[in-house]
Amino acid sequence: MANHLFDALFGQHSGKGTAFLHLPDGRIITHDAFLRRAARLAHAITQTGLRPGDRVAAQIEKSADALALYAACAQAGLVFLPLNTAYTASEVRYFAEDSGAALLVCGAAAETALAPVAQAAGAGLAVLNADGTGSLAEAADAAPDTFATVARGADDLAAFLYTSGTTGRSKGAMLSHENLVSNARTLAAHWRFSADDVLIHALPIFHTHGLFVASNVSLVAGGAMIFHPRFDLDAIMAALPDASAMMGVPTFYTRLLDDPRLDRAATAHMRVFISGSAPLLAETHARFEDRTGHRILERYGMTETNMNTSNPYDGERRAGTVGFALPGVELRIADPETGADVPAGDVGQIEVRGPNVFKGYWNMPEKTAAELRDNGFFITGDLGRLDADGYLQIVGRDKDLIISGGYNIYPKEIELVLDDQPGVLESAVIGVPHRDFGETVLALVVPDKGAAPDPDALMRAVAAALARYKHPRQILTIDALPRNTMGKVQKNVLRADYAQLFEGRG
Ligand code: MLC
Ligand code: AMP
Repeated sequence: MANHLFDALFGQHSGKGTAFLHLPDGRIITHDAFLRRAARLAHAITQTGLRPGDRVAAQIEKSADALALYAACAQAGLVFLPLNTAYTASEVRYFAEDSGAALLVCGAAAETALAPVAQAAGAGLAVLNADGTGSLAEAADAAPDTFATVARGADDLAAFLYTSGTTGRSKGAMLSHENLVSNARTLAAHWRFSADDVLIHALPIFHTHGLFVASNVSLVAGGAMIFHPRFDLDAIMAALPDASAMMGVPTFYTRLLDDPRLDRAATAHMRVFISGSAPLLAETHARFEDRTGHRILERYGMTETNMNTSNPYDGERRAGTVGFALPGVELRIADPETGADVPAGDVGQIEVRGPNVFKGYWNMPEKTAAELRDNGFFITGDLGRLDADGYLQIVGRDKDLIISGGYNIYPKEIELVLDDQPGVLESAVIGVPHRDFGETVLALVVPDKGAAPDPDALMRAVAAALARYKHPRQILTIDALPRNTMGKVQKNVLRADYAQLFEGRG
């Protein structure tokens, strides 16, 4: 049966004994072996009674099996919903319930905490550990290694990726088969990926960057990946001589630059270094070129749209810009108030349209209508301008968002928790510059009259509710929040006041 995503990414490799995944323990998984494992997992999931179109939520450590679960969902016509491993049980509960997940897959360590979550959501619970054990892995071991691919068309849903919002309520971005296939093909061609490429993959596979950019591009091109469970400097340095490409967030590049081993010889085998998910400082770009001779290729995208723009492969990779609209993607810079085109070179809201743009937010028609215009343009919430040569520069954000080490953090989520604590009148959470993560979280709390809330107790309350990477680095008590004449908190004033707080600190 024809299955748009599965055929393009996975099915084409059936029977190929070529290397696909190089694992840290030295094992190599061929394309064919990977497909057979995916087929076994497809049996294991569908044996639990799932039907095409059902959602499979997965909060599992990165491993070959975790990636094969994605392939299995594609093959079985299921909607894959990967979740950050840092999410707390209460965060997972929201995603499982909101998506109506039919199955929740987790690691053994989280099983006890997530059992009531699965039950409350009416979902089954299965265990898939990174070492190949767990109930789902065992069911897969016992299943046949071929699976009758379920027919799926270009417009069918392939994945839900949750992205937080300014109201604090996460939204499930619905991505279709064609959203993923079109972007993977475009990127692979644009960045010249081929079956000869070996990609260093050290990103998590629960977000667009690691799953849909890095893995999908490698899969459509038929190349291999050196698959690391996480970013580890020594492991990356060791992989460089065997690799041809790397994709990473800017923190990867600043950490590499901090290592004296990074030089021209260490990167001589590499064809391309690609960066995205957060702004790459022009200074980082220049230092990297100085040390290695490589000009990092920066691109720009987001969960709802996959990738929108990229610097050219052959032409000038301009530091401080994210390049041009990708083939097939339209870009416009609009006035945030009126939606009209701004004069050439002016700053405005970045809007994009193309086969990469998602289908809307799950069960949130009003939010979808607010961000996705009737004419197909998606309002990104990023502010940018086109320079004289047409390169897009991202100059800021119209949305209240912090990006720390490539992870998006919505201040509202943290403010809601803080505002709920005894002795807290109100709070403002902002992003301030940080050497390693680009930005980090600072919380400013205004106490109730006469109260003196304990910052440690506030931190514990946040920790109970939210993933570790969202925790403020510091919570400060202040007398009042600066407001404009309309009564709106002036976060720009706070950001300026505290810009130097973590300067020089790692
Ligand atoms: C880890 N921690 C973070 C963090 N990552 N805190 C804030 N921000 C982060 N990004 C926490 C850890 O839990 C730990 O807590 C402490 O900070 C220090 O950990 P570390 O060992 O230094 O972190 P490390 O494991 O090395 O991770 C850092 C990182 C990682 C940058 C390698 O965060 C990462 O892989 N980021 C990539 C995110 C990504 O893929 N984004 C793409 C989104 S898609 P403790 O308890 O020890 O103090 C997207 C669209 C697009 O944006 O365009 O691509
Ligand atoms: P997410 O919602 O996690 O997909 O994050 C998407 C956001 O990351 C975008 O809206 C941008 O704000 C930001 N982003 C992604 N790539 C870049 C980049 N190259 N430069 C600056 N910001 C980026």
